[in-house]
Amino acid sequence: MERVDHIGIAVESLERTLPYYTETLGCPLMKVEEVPSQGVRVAFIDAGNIKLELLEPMQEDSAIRKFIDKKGEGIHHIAFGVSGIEERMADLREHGVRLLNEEPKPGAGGAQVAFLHPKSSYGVLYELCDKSGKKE
Ligand code: CMX
Repeated sequence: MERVDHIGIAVESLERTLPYYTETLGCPLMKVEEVPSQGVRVAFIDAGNIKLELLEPMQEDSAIRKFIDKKGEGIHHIAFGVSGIEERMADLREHGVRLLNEEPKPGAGGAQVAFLHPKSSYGVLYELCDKSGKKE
């Protein structure tokens, strides 16, 4: 893993949450984006040495909806920045790590992403995030 790219935080509503981050905490909003392949609308917040990704569910069957219903709003995942995501996925599979998808999927910001199941990562949902072939 090369670095932590961002921390994902599940929220009910970006509209309601953003003033807390931008005005109360004083962290700039970088961008808001819909990621239909993941069923979420996301806002990236610049927290200095790291980005925070606020995740709002776009539909009832979104994984973020399920998370909020079960655990409430809060920290959802940690994303590692990688290059060569398919090779990283193959390495992890060889080490017995359960991946949520066979192939990388399109994520926010033109990245290719894949998730490691929390049950094989000691309770933490990790994302691999590869921006090396980014299209935007
Ligand atoms: N962190 C830690 N544990 C979690 C978790 C999380 N974020 N989400 C769920 N779990 C736990 C559950 O509590 C459950 O534990 P128990 O069985 O002990 O109750 C277990 O993991 C399975 O959860 P589930 O929702 O029932 O299981 P699924 O296999 O259906 O879901 C999951 C797997 C949670 C990893 C997946 O649905 C998910 O969240 N995917 C990520 C989607 C996402 O974040 N998309 C946005 C990406 C945007 C971007 O960055 O590009």
